Amino acid sequence: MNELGRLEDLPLDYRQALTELNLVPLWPSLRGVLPPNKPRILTRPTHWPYQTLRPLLLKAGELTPIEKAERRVLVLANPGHGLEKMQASAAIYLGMQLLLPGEWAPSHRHTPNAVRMIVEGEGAYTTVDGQKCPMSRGDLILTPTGLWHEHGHDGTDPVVWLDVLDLPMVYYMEASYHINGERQKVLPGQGERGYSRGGMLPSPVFQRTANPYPMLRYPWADAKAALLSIAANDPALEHVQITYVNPETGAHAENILGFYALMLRPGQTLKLPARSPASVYHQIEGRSQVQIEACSFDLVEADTCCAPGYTPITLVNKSATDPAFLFVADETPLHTKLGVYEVR
Ligand code: GTQ
Repeated sequence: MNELGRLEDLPLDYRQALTELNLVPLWPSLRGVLPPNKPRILTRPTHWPYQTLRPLLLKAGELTPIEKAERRVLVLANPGHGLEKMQASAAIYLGMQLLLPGEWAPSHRHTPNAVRMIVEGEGAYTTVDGQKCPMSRGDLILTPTGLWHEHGHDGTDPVVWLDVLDLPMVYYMEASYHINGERQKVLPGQGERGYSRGGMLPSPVFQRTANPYPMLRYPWADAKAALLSIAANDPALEHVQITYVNPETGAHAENILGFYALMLRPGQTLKLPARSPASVYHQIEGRSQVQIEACSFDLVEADTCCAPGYTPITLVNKSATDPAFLFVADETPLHTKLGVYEVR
């Protein structure tokens, strides 16, 4: 490839004249911003084992009262971006949040979209847009952009969940902010809002809802049953996966990040092609190995890892007798909307 001129090739007085007028020559940086064939990727394959993280999260429960934290979260930060950036990938933020019995994380709403994947404990709930969404292991609860949400806990043991937000993306756009609110009035009904059966939607007086986020809670029991029936229905199917969708539109449940659940059959090795979006894997049940280029992570229950985009990934079920279940988050809706989505 043609060598381009360097900054040092330009006379100092010329460079100073440019700087004073807030001007920059493109050619010394052109290959940096438009590298050949593949982007410059900061996201590093990173594994956060739950058993090492958990005691530190519980310790945060002793060190910092909820009033001093509002959200008591340890952020799963990717060293490739610098820990202070608090991002798992270019667009994905991950945090492990702890709520202790009786605690209350007050109501607020913000521009980034969030979801919660419940990791351990019973008795906690998130109230989203007036809907009380109980939390059980493996449930996915949406708190989409702009909706009020608060977390409470009526149970007896600590509750932990994984927060997945598009915060890095929204922050980079200079569009990230929050508003504090009053405690919400809980409306009748639960977070599924009548969307508890696939292919059948509530339509009172023949009307479909205009609510852009009709379903807020996706119970793990239903996701697991769907995966098991897909697997049983087509024993030759390699990629046993569901996408969490908006039941009214069939589109991804949120606008920027995509959410999925994946089943690996006993002993299965699943090769995923290199795709442009970065992705996150969280083990709901079973044991998996995630191979990302030269890295290999052994995931046990509640472990989380992330993988950069443009990289093939191999998933292996470490058990020969039991299926393995993974929650997956990625940047597909964002890449698709931007027109940069690729499968290589
Ligand atoms: O629970 O509302 O991990 O606002 C980061 C920001 C969780 C939340 C996070 C948040 C929340």
